[in-house]
Amino acid sequence: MRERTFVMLKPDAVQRCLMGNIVSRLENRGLKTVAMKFLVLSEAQAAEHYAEHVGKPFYPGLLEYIRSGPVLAMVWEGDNAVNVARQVMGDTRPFEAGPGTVRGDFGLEIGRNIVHGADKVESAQREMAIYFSPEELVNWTRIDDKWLYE
Ligand code: DAT
Ligand code: MG
Repeated sequence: MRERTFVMLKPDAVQRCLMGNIVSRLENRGLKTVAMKFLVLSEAQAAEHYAEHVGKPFYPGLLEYIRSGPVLAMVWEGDNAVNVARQVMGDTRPFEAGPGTVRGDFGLEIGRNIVHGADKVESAQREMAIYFSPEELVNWTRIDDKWLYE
């Protein structure tokens, strides 16, 4: 199923100069870029992004972390894009994430886990709408599409 997912490179990914590496992993896997925006989240955007975690003990730290510097907000498209992007990212807890995943290769702590990815199609749609207007989602064809798909 062709899907779109929302991925964000968190402030630690930006500060540690991992943006290119992580974007390459998503491109290499076969996903197609639909939108990218480099920004510092407003309080309102951060609260909307993490609405499902309001009231949890780690929520204040999560908001502080996500607003601590610029992030790269992105939309990616491809077959099973939501799950594929989460596989590329690895488990939420970097110390449990497998080698070869972003979190497994670059992280140790859950509170500095480098990357966010939507967990289902509905979350992806809700999250991309926080950062992008419909006109900012770009339709185009990757030249290798016919080699990635039967
Ligand atoms: P994911 O980012 O893998 O979708 P999530 O949606 O459960 O994970 O949580 C969102 C973020 O909140 C996660 O990337 C890191 C932080 N977080 C989750 N559970 C936590 C915990 N028990 N302690 C500290 N931070 C936590
Ligand atoms: Mg999540």
